[in-house]
Amino acid sequence: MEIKSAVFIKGSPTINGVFEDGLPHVAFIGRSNVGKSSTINALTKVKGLAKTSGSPGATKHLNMFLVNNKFYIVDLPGYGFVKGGSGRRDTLHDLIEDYLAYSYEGKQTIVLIIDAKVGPSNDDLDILEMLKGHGKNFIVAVNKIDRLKNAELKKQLTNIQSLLGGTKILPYSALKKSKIAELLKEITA
Ligand SMILES: Nc1nc2c(ncn2[C@@H]2O[C@H](COP(=O)(O)OP(=O)(O)OP(=O)(O)O)[C@@H](O)[C@H]2O)c(=O)[nH]1
Ligand SMILES: [Mg+2]
Repeated sequence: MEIKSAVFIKGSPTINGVFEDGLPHVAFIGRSNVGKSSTINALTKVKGLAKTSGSPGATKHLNMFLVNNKFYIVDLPGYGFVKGGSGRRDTLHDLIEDYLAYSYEGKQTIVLIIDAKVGPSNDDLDILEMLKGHGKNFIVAVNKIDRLKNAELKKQLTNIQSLLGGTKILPYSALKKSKIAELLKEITA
């Protein structure tokens, strides 16, 4: 599928504002700064569509984008980062957990993004268990492969794969736009 249009629809601080009209959802989840918003911009080829930042905590709401008038991309805040104390973090966690716990009437695909260099954090592994527990349709993508040299990357991908067991991983780079077409194919399959 080629992305021909991608527009921002709405942002919401709570799950109550989620837009549900039966069109499929593809939601991005992962640590703060792992590149969720950058991935959305790379996939849609719309620079600045989703707000990105060099410092964690760029995405504060659940943001929805309508793609090709066919499905929604959902950008969520990250986890694993405390800004201004625990209150902020708890609020973010609520939004992520609420999104994972709610059962959407349409098709829902969750893309869990892991940092190639850092590997899966305990939070990532917890989220993975939640995805399985809720019976979600999910994909695990490994971003920032450009940060590792070939041999190191190979080793790290093997390491990540063993930590995740049988779950398939999709390595890519939002920055260098490598393997973005493969990722798009998976999320729209
Ligand atoms: N080297 C490298 N940097 C990347 C890549 N993707 C994203 N980044 C950088 O990582 C930083 C965070 O990117 P964001 O897209 O804002 O991350 P996020 O996961 O949306 O972060 P929050 O909204 O805070 O949860 C930015 O400085 C990006 O330029 C990548 O593939 N390679
Ligand atoms: Mg973001």
